[in-house]
Amino acid sequence: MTMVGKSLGKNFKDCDGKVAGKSQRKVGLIYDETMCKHDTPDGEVHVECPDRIRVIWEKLQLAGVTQRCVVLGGSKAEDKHLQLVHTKKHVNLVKRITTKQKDHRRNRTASQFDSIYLNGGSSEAAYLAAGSVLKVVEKVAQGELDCGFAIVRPPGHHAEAGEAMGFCLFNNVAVAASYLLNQRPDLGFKKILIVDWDIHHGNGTQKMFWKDPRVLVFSVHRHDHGSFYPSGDDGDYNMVGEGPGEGFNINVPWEQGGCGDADYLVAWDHILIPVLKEYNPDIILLSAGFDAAIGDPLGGCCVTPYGYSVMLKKLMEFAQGKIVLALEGGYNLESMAMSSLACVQVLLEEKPIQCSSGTYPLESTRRVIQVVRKRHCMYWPSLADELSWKLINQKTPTPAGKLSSCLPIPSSLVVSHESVSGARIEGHNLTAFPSLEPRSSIHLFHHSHLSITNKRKAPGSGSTSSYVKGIEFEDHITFGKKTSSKENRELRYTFSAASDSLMASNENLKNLSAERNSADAVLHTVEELKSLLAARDGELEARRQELNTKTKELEARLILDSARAKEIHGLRAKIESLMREKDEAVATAERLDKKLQENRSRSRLKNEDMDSEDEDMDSEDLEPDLETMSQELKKYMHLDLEKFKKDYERYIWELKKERELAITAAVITTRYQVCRKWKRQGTLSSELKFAADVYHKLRSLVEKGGKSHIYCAVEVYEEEWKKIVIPHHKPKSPVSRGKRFFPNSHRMD
Ligand code: Q9C
Ligand code: ZN
Repeated sequence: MTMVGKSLGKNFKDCDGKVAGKSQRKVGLIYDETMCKHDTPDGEVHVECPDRIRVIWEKLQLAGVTQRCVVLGGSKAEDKHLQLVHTKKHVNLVKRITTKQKDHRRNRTASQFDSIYLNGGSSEAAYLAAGSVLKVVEKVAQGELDCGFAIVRPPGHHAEAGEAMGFCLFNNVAVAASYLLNQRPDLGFKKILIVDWDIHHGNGTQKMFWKDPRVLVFSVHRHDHGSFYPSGDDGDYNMVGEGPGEGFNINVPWEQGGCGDADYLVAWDHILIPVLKEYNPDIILLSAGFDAAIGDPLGGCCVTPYGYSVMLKKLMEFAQGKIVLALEGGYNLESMAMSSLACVQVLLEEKPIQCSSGTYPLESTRRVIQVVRKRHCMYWPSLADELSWKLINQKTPTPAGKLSSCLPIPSSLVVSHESVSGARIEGHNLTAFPSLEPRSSIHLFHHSHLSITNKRKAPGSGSTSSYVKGIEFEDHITFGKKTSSKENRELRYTFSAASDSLMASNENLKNLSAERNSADAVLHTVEELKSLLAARDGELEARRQELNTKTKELEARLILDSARAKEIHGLRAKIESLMREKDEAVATAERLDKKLQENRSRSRLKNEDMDSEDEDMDSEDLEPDLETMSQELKKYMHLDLEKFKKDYERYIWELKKERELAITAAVITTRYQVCRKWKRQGTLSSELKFAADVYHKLRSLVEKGGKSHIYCAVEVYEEEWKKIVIPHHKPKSPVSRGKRFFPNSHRMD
């Protein structure tokens, strides 16, 4: 991590002697005193106080950076732009909190929300905060500015579409992002990255772009397994976005407080930066809360101005440096101001990057990084590689007294181990460089708990400077439940408020150029070794990739094979079942055939023996039986054996025809018998003669085996029979004309 600072430092060498005001980069700054009017209604102290932005602005002015920037006045947002991410109802609610409204009314509105206060200035401040961020973003997008910083309040990232919360009224950054995408397609910004390094999860921003792949939202925050504000699962690493936005929401949820530069830089190097290389955003919006900063009363973390500047510098390598910072949280005035200054200096590309505090990442950080990479590697392939934790967990070797002097010193921040006696401003005593001592080596110390003693006077009460001193005495951070005073001492960080003394120490260091050179040589060797290692890593990587592809190919083939085997197995089973069905069908057909034969012979026997004339044919018995049987047969035929179906249909047709023929024969027989009865009664000799003729002819035809001739013979017979019989014996009920061989058509009384 120090390496990063070093290599980046090289880029800055040329800038060192640059004359003020000659910076090529156009950096926009927005600050508007009106935003200080948003305050607690009855003067209660609150961490989100007006001094927050005042202190930043004063720090920038004092450091002389505002002159090198393009300073813009605030602008109020338009309702239609706010409504790109907020509900109409919410916009109107904030609009109506005017000075005309009564205090108790505003208080009632505020109490509807979580962690919100309102006064007469709140509405205007909220409109200014959102409008100002939008203004800088628009100017950067148009190319008028290269980058910028909107020093605004109230903050925005907790505000949801229809909800103010966590000190936020409008989601300033989300409004600007949505404005670019939806109102200014002419500017051609299609991919926006939102980085949220505020210590709290940016729940509002996450929700607003949850399904939107045009906005990649990256938030690194304390989660503490869901117990840190805003508590719940929203900030979990599993929240990756949905629908087209899946994979475009990345949460890095710290499990505990105490995170510092090392932790954040690991998140940068092993999550954010690799993803960024793939995503390649058109512009970067930074929800720049400084409540992860060292000494912050809410955050309980210890990011230094150096850490912030490295994180920012790394982001500036993308989107052609088009980046806009919007202030979110940050509640230690001094720390926040220092960090802001460091960031503006990076934007101006004027400031040499300072050295790392040489700390290890927390043990839990390794887990967090791994779990996030694993969750997201399906969307961002570069996260799929194994990490070399040996390298990550190694504290950069920093031989005291040697390397320390070669590294640029932090111009404004001094980290001291001996703060027990109170604030010491000893910028020149840097040879020992106490911050290079292990902060909290994972090998030595486990951070089970972090607590902030907060006995100081609340910010906003009293003067800024007394507050700043207060930090040094009492706003210290302790690790673990039982921290010895020695550990306490080691872990206590103090700030120097005096940049003069730091300038002096800068001089001091410059005099130690000899040591610097030798350390440079050491660093050079390290760099060489590093590149060698990187080359080896690359080789190994390539081989692993190759193996990976082969494994995947094999796996795919295996899957295909097993699918085919399954398919074949299924087909075989189907064939078997079809065969079985076929066999059953054949068996049934045979059974039916046999039954039919029986029926036929039975009916024939009956007919021949029939003497009584009123007796009907057996056809009624035969009929339902045949019907059910053919139904049964049809049931089998239903199977998709087309061939069988046809065969059996033909078979049924033949059966029916045969049945009809049998009936015809029976009709003729019956008529003959009826005529014989009539004859006995002394009538109808001619009919009898005709019937007898036909009957005998029929019998001889059947005996000769010419069943098929019966059909036409019957037709002729029918006509003749009508001629003879019908004039004499009219049937009582009309015979159906449509059916020539209607089974009952022979019925005559
Ligand atoms: N028990 C920002 O940093 N804390 N907001 C409330 C309630 C609210 C922080 C604690 C912290 C909000 C922008
Ligand atoms: Zn915050």
